[in-house]
Amino acid sequence: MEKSACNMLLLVGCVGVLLMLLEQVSAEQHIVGGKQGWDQSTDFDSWASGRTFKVGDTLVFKYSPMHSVAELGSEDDYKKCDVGSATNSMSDGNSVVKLTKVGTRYFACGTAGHCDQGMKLKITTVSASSSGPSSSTPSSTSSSTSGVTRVSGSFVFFASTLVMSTLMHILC
Ligand SMILES: [Cu+2]
Repeated sequence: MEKSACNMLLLVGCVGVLLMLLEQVSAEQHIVGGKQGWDQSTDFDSWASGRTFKVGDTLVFKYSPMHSVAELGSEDDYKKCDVGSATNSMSDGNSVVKLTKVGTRYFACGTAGHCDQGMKLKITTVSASSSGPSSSTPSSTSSSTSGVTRVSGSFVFFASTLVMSTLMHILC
């Protein structure tokens, strides 16, 4: 194969990788409860119903030290506010939860009484390829976070380019 043809292939490949990346970069960071954050005053049901959670997205719980985040293992625990059997507990005030797979996840505040006051969240993660009604996040919340996504994105891009150019050297 001619050298120029190889370069052309590489270019096409890179564009392909770039398009894949764009899909990745569209991963969202959901600030739980929006501006109000993780608090008793927030209506989490309506907050969650207005958005689509996709694999690759992250949840960010922002809260004061009087709260915590407990991930519950079942719908039953969620209904009963059984935070004692939590599968994971966080209390750093800025807890990031990555949505790694399709399915339903349950969260509640670990502080006594708060879950019963409505401080609980149930979300269903869908596959990244399905597009939901609210694929756009308010720019105020996403701007601070997209940097992280971009860093990992450019790393993936770099790695893919490396793999591709190696492949081209073998083929050409
Ligand atoms: Cu609380």
